[in-house]
Amino acid sequence: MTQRTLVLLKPDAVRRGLIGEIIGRIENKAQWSITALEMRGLDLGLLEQHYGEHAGKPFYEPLVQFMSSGPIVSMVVEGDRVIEGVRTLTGPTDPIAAAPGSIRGDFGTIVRENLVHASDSEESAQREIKLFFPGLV
Ligand code: IDP
Ligand code: MG
Repeated sequence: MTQRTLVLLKPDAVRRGLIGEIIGRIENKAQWSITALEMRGLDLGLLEQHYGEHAGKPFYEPLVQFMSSGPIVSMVVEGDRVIEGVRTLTGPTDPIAAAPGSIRGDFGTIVRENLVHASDSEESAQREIKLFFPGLV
């Protein structure tokens, strides 16, 4: 089941010099490939669309502030069961609850600054890829 997913390396990951480490973990997985990649800043308009499902929650405003606090890396990863697979590599939202060996488990302590975003379903992946890579066919 070939899929595509959107992965973001959040500003904390970029500031801490973990781009190579995190991309390496994705590249190490057999059969998956990175088919689009960009380093950029995010404006509030894009973040409102990306995180629209969380609008109004207590963590929403600080999340958007954090996500616009520095450059991020956005990428599309393609492969068999990649949506579930990248979420497994990433670990759960709270890095303290994330298992060692996962990206959040190995590098994070703060729920907001949890290093990576990864699409959570086929629908989210399609919507998010269109948002971040509108020119991609
Ligand atoms: P996910 O990134 O694991 O899918 P979501 O529930 O979709 O988690 O939340 C989006 C992002 O919002 C999280 O990755 C994290 O950065 C932030 N976040 C979620 N819940 C909290 C919270 O309770 N406190 C602070 N930040 C949160
Ligand atoms: Mg989510």
